[in-house]
Amino acid sequence: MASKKTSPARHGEVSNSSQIAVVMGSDSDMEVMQSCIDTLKDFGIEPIVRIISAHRTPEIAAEFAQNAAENGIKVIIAAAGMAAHLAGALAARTTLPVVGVPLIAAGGLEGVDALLSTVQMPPGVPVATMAIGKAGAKNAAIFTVQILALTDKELEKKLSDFKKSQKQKVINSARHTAGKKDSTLK
Ligand code: RP5
Repeated sequence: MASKKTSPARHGEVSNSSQIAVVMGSDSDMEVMQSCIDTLKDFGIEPIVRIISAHRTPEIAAEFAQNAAENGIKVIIAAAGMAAHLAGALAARTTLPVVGVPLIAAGGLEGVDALLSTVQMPPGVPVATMAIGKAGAKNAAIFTVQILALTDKELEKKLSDFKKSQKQKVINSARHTAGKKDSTLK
């Protein structure tokens, strides 16, 4: 899948009328989060993209979360590394679903630090936490599409097509690896 480079909009700027926000703690997170953005685009969703840090720009984080629903956002994807409090800090200030992506940061603990910081939310403030790194970034997009697809038939169809094509890819590569038609894979 070709990577379509995305430039984050400046804080407070409304880039479009998208229902999905992809927020990350640092521009150093963009390389991994690009796959989240690209996956959303594959489903026809142009997300709002922001660099906001729970620790370095806490006021902006609070303001963003407080105004997100009013700004038409339906789901927030929040990605961060190290002591990753971004998803939780946003979830504390909005009733919107927040999907967390724990990232591997240089000098960190291979993402386990971010995973625990993101997933271990206290009761009453959930964050739907994905896998560490690239897999989580992509799954955050798909999970978000699944939420929107509950009330969007077109998206539901795209998801169903995606599942079929994913299955076919695995079957094709299994056949290729086996070097012959595998009768167990239909
Ligand atoms: C987190 O700290 C960011 O999400 C990033 O993953 C990590 C390191 O940030 P930088 O020092 O690269 O800006 O807040």
